[in-house]
Amino acid sequence: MALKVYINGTLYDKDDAKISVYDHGLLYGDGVFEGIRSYGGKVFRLQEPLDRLWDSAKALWLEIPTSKPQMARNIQRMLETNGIEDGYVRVLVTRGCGTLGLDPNRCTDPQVIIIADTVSLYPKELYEKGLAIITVSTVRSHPAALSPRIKSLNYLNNILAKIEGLQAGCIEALMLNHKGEVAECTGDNIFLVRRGRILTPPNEAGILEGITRDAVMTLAREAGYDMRETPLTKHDVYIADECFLTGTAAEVVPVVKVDSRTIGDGTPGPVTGELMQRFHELTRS
Ligand code: PXG
Repeated sequence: MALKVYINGTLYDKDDAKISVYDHGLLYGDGVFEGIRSYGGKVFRLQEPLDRLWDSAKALWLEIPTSKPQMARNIQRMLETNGIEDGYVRVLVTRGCGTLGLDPNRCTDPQVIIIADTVSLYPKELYEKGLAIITVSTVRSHPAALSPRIKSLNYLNNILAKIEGLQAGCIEALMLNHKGEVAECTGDNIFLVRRGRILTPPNEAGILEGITRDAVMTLAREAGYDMRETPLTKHDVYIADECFLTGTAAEVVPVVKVDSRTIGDGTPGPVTGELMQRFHELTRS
């Protein structure tokens, strides 16, 4: 049976789920999205991504033509319809069809799209061996230009960084902000471990406030770690004992090499391992 995709209340077979070429989501990247995880058929922390979706839309003057409870019901319904247990739900709201011109007021019908599918971001072995990443020259969007807190359909900043990383043979890329501080990776937040302390850049570094980041910070504190949000430099990364990334799709993934510098002893460290385990328990119990 073909996977079903939700568009504005109607379910389409995956191959027939299509959006107009006049949709400003395509013409201008004018729209917002969220990624939501399900474990055992149940959505993990639904409220936070829904709040973030509505916040992102608000920043774009985009009115989502449904309510949060209705969206929640439709997300759950799409998981059930497609028989997805451990999956990934992509929710998009586009500005809708308009004319060939930027003016969003000429768009009349925002499109609400829900795709419930499975995801595997990095090969399984990288969770055991760790990733090698590289710092790229693409600077994270200046918060005064386009807030990195908005999860918009325009992901070019991150895509350029991703391409730079891939061209250097790295599956993930580290982005600095306009001040030269560590910001985040292209689709994941970054954490360091140094002398028993866990460190991650603060929101002011110009990052997406990751929901996984938030969950991992709480887990770290519950486990008794000194967990700090603090500005970080590349040097801090190079001299860290451990490094790991967090994201809805990636969950918690160790990093063992940055810019050809070996992190710690070159294998995923014990603190990373403990947090991976705790995150697994949180999501699967
Ligand atoms: N930073 C950025 C720039 C992101 O896009 C995260 C951090 C992690 O946030 P969450 O809330 O997921 O813990 C994201 C996540 C992908 C992909 O394919 C990831 C994201 C968006 C689109 C695609 O890896 N966002």
